[in-house]
Amino acid sequence: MSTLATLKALLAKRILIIDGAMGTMIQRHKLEEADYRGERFADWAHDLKGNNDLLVLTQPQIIQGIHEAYLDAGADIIETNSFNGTRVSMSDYHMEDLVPEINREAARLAKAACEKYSTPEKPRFVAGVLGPTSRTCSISPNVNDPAFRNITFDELKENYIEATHALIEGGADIILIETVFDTLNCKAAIFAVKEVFKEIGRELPIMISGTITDASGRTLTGQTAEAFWNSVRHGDLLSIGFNCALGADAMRPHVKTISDVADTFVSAHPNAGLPNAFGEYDETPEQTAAFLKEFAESGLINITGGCCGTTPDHIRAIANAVKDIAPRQVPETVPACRLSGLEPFNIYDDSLFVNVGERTNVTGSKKFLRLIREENFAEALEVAQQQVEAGAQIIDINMDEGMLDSQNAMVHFLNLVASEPDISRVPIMIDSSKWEIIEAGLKCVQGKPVVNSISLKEGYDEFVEKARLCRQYGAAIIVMAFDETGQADTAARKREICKRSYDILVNDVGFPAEDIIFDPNVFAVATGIEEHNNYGVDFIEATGWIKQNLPHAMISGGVSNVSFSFRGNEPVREAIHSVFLYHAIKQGMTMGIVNAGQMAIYDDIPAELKQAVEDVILNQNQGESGQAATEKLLEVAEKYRGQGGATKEAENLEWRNESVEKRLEYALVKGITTYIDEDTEEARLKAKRPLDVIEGALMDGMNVVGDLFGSGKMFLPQVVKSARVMKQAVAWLNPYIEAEKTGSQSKGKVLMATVKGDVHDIGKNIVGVVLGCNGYDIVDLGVMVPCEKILQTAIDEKCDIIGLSGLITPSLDEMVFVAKEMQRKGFNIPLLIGGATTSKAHTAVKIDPQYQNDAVIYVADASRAVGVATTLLSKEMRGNFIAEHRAEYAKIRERLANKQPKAAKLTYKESVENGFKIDESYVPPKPNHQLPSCNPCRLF
Ligand code: THG
Repeated sequence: MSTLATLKALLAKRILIIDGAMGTMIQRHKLEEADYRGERFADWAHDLKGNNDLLVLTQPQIIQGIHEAYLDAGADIIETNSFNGTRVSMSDYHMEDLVPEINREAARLAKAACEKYSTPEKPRFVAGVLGPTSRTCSISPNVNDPAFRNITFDELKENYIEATHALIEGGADIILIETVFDTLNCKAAIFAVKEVFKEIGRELPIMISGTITDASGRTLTGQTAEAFWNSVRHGDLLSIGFNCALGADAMRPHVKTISDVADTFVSAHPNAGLPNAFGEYDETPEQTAAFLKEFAESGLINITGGCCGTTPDHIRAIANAVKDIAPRQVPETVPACRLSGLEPFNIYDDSLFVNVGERTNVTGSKKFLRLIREENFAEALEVAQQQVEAGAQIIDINMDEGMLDSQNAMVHFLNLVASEPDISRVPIMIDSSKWEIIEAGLKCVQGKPVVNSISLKEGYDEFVEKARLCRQYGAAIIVMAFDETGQADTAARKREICKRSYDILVNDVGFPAEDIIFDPNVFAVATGIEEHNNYGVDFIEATGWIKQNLPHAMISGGVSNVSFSFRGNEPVREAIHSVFLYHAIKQGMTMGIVNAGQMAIYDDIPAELKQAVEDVILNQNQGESGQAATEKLLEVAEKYRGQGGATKEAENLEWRNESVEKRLEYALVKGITTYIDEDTEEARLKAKRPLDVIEGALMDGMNVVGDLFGSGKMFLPQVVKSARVMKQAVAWLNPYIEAEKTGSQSKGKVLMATVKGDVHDIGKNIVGVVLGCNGYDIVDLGVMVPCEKILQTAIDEKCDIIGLSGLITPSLDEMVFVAKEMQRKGFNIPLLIGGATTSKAHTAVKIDPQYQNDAVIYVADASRAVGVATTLLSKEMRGNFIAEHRAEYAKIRERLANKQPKAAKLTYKESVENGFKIDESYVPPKPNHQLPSCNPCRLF
């Protein structure tokens, strides 16, 4: 039996167990010293920070031991220790050349362990792990340049091809693409894995596991759980599910969503709860097992286990808890075209008509062409946004124009669209007559798009090849009714070509019928040429035939084509579109490429115009001349010329009537830059000092954003847009702030940096501005700054203070490291700590003890930065301030150290003495703005 068949048979009977964390177990071993490549690493934790994968080469016995511990605990599937085994991740350690070895050995060790434990009743499997890498393919790590990417689809694809080959060579039974936070990275992995399967002529089961890391309930790159499923479903997966993140409890709703929609097995292997202030996990085996038992009882899962913070004890407890519970039944789902942007968009056989926005097309809109030519991408994006606001459920994007670098324009525009959550929430239709442009576009979208279009124009082989690729990239397709002899004009030719295409796709390619959209060619009518008179009827007839005869296939058309002969007469064009759609939709037309928002309502068309249009579309009452209906419409049309369209797109600008503070808040929350300069100016004129605007209205607005994010009502790409608005407002104020400063002496020099491994800088930038406005010189080193650079710059620039910022959990460790290095190198300036995952408790327990030469101060928010800096640089005040903080931190350390349960019972007197005392230094846990700290997941 094949591995796939064996797994399917087992999964039909019971819930399978996948192992737990590697990192937690590795930390239990003494790794203070390690030899590799003739080098001696004195301190594993720092010299090779996070590079747990290297252990498969340097300490194979430890890794195999961990695998065996998990197998002993009952794991059916164990994961290879290859989370960072990709070229991009290993390049952080300059160990790219070890990628094949690491993956091969990782699989070999896991396989050896499995072979020890496998029995016919309980066979064990090796899941070869492909990690997410530390880069995001679908969003920019740079707030100022939303089209920028630090990795491409092709690079990721190559990385994953290399790793997959090695994992399979080493003996992997399954490929597990896990901790997916950017679906485009995952799609590159799927593409790569399929490529490898083709090369070796053998297929392994594929498991995919995403991660949802904040309260928004979306992936890091903004997709909902169902949108994620829609984007990866083309992988023909053994299972889909979630891992890591915020623990089982927080994961449940997403597992439920996936379980409801996925017609394959579902997995869940969460962390041992929420990370605490130190990025550690506290959930006990019993607690985790209780959560997962409930998942199982609710019929949500087929595969379960653990991630960060879980141990063999957790896995044993989980295996025990679910062993007698029936696995989730894979639901029978109705066939549907499951598209997605950030949100899912499913089209069923009986769905209502779907509007596809046509305006983002350089050949279909003079305005859009001008904007792209002038590289005015901001306004070009507005065109897309207007389409979505006006009701487009998909947007068609076309850059085919002789004088443009169409491929670059497509890629650049799609990258920009990806950073506009209000646009990218809908699926994209990539429209080009050039395959290279379509393919370049497919490498930019994380959702499930539609390719517009392929056809039999260049013959069978090319058609099949392109269809296969579309599937491998995870796209639905529009198939034009073209063949080797040209385009189909009559209903008979349309039927014949669509039928032939359908049979090839379904039978030869294995393309799902529900992902095929036929376009039987909409041609202009009322052109005065008699052969064109029946074009409307031919399309409508072919539509009805396809709907009846080609099961689950959809029908689309470029609606505005039909009215070309009335260009310039918008009311008549709209009436023609409306009548055409009225009849075509009745026959089963699924979707149309239309000017969304400018669609006349059939019943609103004046009777006389409607009758004239109807005659033309249905080619009736043409009289003896054969042109009577056309002539009648030409005559009637003149009356309606210049009346303007039936519906005008109107922007809702009510918010503009609010107070300036409310407008700034609205702009920040919605990410609108259109009025930010004028509103900021108005606020500035109202304020005493320009800085008051930042510390007042703008900070208030950002706090609203922070609260919405914390409560899950905004997700990261939206917050990034807010940060852009904030930046623009601050940029407007800066010259005024600078002007105020002239003459005054610098109060001191502050070095600021987001630590290595972290790209978040919204908070840091605000602190920089606030300090700058208060007379400090700022040396801002930006994001992802290595320790050496921070310390060297502090020396070179004679900085008075170092401020470290970070948003994600792994940054906590990096800050500890910087503090240690400051001590070692004999620094004697204060160290400030801030950012979403930092806390007073972590600063007190982990950072402060590492740096005793001067102060370590946790700065809770930007508004406190000035006070702290001023006090620390004041000769009179600093002594007391530092002493107070030292004392406070010592108290926190003591309190936390005493938290351990006492073994012996206390006497009555002791209990009274030990009674509850209000502790003012207590800092409540923060809402979770953090990414998974999948150890060794070093996301970003
Ligand atoms: N089938 C498929 N894809 C297509 C088409 C199709 N893509 C392109 C096109 N046809 C559909 N899109 C448009 C977009 C605009 C217009 C027509 C079809 C249009 N534009 C106005 C004009 O040319 O008069 C532009 C006016 C302006 O500049 O604003 O009519 O059939 N699969």
